[in-house]
Amino acid sequence: MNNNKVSLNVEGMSCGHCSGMVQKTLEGIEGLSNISVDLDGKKAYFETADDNLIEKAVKQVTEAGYKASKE
Ligand SMILES: [Cu+2]
Repeated sequence: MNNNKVSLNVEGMSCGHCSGMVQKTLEGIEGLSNISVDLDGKKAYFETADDNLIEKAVKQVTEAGYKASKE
């Protein structure tokens, strides 16, 4: 399986705590790699071979209190 590069738009992050929370949330999902969060750019990036995990990532980041959507 190939890893797809995914970017999410993440609204509602205002400080390093917020971006850390988003990072931690994504790190908690098995099957994501190369996770990074851009606080100023309001983005989160990761790679995954499983497209179903994109929806899961969106859902969990949203449940963590930030408005996520696939770019
Ligand atoms: Cu914050």
